[in-house]
Amino acid sequence: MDYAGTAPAGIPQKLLDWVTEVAELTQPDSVYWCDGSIEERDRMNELLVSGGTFIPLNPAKRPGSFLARSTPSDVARVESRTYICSALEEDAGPTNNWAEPVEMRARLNGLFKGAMRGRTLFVIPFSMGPFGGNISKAGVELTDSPYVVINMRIMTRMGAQALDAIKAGAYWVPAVHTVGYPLIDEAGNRRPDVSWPCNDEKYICHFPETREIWSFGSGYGGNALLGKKCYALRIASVLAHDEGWLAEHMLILKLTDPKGQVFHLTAAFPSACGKTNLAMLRPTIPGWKVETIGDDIAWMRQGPDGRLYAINPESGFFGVAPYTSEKTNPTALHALDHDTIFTNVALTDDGDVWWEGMTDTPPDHLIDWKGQDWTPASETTAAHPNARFTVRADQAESIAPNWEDPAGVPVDVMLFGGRRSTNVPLIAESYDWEHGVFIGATVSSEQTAAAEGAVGALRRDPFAMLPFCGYNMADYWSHWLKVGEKLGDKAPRIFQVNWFRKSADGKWLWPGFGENCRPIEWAVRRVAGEVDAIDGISGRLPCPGDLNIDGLDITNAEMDALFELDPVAWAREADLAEEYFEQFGDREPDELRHQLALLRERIAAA
Ligand code: GTP
Ligand code: SPV
Ligand code: MN
Repeated sequence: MDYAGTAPAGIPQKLLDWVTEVAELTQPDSVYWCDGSIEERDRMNELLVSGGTFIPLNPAKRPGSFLARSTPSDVARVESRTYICSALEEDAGPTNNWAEPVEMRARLNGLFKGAMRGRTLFVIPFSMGPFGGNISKAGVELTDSPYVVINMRIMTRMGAQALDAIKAGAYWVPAVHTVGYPLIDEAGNRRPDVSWPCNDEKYICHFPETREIWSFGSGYGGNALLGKKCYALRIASVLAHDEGWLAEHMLILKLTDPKGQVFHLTAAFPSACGKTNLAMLRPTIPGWKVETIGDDIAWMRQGPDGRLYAINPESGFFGVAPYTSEKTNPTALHALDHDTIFTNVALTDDGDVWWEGMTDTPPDHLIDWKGQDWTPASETTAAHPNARFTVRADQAESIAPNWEDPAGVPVDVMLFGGRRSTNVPLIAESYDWEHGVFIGATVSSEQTAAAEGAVGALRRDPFAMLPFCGYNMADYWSHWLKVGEKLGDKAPRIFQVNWFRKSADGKWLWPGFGENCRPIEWAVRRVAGEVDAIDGISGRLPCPGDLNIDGLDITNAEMDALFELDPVAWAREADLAEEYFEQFGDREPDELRHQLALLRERIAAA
C-alpha cells in the first residue's frame, strides 16, 4: 500500500519515511494527516459517537460535550508498565523501570506488527507550547485512536500550524501509540470494534538517547496522550538536562497584590494533590487576584535578564473530576459548561454528568462509569476516582491574558508540596536554593488514584517527578543544583507547603482551596522583603501574626498544630531521607548529604 500517498505537500523526507515505516509495521487500512480544523473535530466526534466510544451529552445542558467510559482495566497511568530504555541501566536510575533498548525494540516490533490492521493511522503534528519563542518544541504522534486525536486537539496545539513549523525545520520528537486491538487478524478475519479498545498487555516506553516514545495497549490519559507525560516530562526532562533548562510537573499562576504588583508562582505537587485547584485559586483575601497559566506542566528557561521564565507547554486541562464543585473549584466547574470531554464520570438521567463531591446530595439515579445503574444506596462510587475532564485552557475564566506568551513569565516563587497528614507544616521557606533542592528531593506524599497502587500509602515523590523523570533522579537533583548556580540571586525562592495536615482525630487542620492564598500571600511578602521569618527545623516559618488569618474560623491550637515541628518525628524524617538517598550511591550530589547534615544540626538544636 502507498502509505505516503495521503501526505500533504512539502513534508520533510525524514517525517515521511518514519510515517511510512511505522505504517508498514502496523499495517493500518489508511493514513490520515490531522489538520486540527473544526470540520476535522466534528468528523472525529461523529466517528467516536457511531463507534460507541462517545456518548453525546444533552446539548441544552452541556453543548459540544461527550462522555467516554474506559474499560475498568484502563483507568490511570500504569507506572509498572512505564519504561526508560536508556543504553545503561544506571542512567535510568533506581526509581525508574529500565529495559535494555535493543531487547525492548525487538519486543515492541513484535507487538506493533499488524497492531493497526483494520484501523486508520492518524498523524498528529503538535506543538508543546505556544508557537514562537525558544522554549516551545514540536512533536508528531502516530495513533490508531480517534479518542487520542480529539484529546490531543485540546491538550496541544495540534494540526496545520505545527506541521508548518516542522516543514520549516523545527525539531520534533517522534511518538507512536496503538491501543493494541487490531480489527483484522493475520489470516484476514475481521472482528467488530469495542467502545474502548485496549490490550491487557501494556508498554509505555521512552528511549532517552534517541528521544523516542512508543506506547502500546492503553487508551487512557498519560499513557496515550503522548505529548503530556511522555514528551513534556520524561523526554523533555532529558532534553532539559542536556540543554540547561527545566521540565517540571508544576502548575503556573500569576498573582496580583492589592498594590498591583505582579508575581508568578510555580508549584510541584504529586498527581491528584491539588495543582488544578491551586492554578484556579479564588483568593479569599480582599484585593488579591490569581490568574491561571498552567495546571500540570512547566517548561522553564533562563531569560535574557537572567531570571527564570516559565511556559505552559499544554493548551488544555486533563483534570481530576471528582470533588470539583462550586465550593472547591468553581472556575474549573464553569469551564466544563461546554465543549468538554468527560472520561469515567457518571451520566444523569437528563444526559448530563455527575461525580462524587459535585453536589452535596447525589441524584436519585445515575448510570455509573461502568455503564451500570447506580443509586445513592450503591456501595461503589458513581464516577471513577481518577475520572477526568479534557477542556481547552482558555475556557477557564481565570486564564491569564498572557498565558500564550512564547517568552513565558518570570518565576518569583516555587512551591513543593504533597499529601502529608503529619510533620510537614503549612508553609516553610527554604534557607537557600540548595535547601530548596533538598526539600524537593525529599517530598513524600500519600498516594492517590492517579496511578495504579495502594491509595493512601506514603511514598517518596521527589519534585512530584517520581513517575516522570526520564533519567537518573540523582542526576536530576545535580541538574537542579547547577541551574540554581547559574540563576544566582535571580533564582526564584523555594517554599514547602502542606494543605493536608490532619488532627489526631483525622480531620483536615487547614480549610485549603481558596484559603491557600494566605500562606501564598506570606511567601510573596517574603519575596518582597516585607516580613521577617523565624528559623525552624524544616525551614523559615512565619512570625506570629504575619500569616493573615483574618476572617478565618480557626483556633490558636489548630494554627499551632499546623506548624508543629516535633524533633523526634523529624529525626525519623532525616533517617528515612538518608535511607532513601542511599540507593543512589555515588550519584547522590554531595550537596544533598550536606543539607541532610544541616537538617540534623537544626533538629539537635531544637
Ligand atoms: P494531576 O492532574 O493528577 O497531576 O493532579 P493535580 O495536582 O492537578 O490534582 P487536582 O488539583 O485535580 O487534585 C484534586 C484533589 O486534591 C481533590 O481530591 C481535591 O479535593 C484535593 N485538593 C485540592 N486542593 C486541596 C486543598 O487545599 N485541601 C484539601 N484538603 N484537598 C485539596
Ligand atoms: C497525572 O497523573 O499526573 C496526570 C494525569 O496529570 S495523566 O495525564 O493521566 O498522567
Ligand atoms: Mn499531572
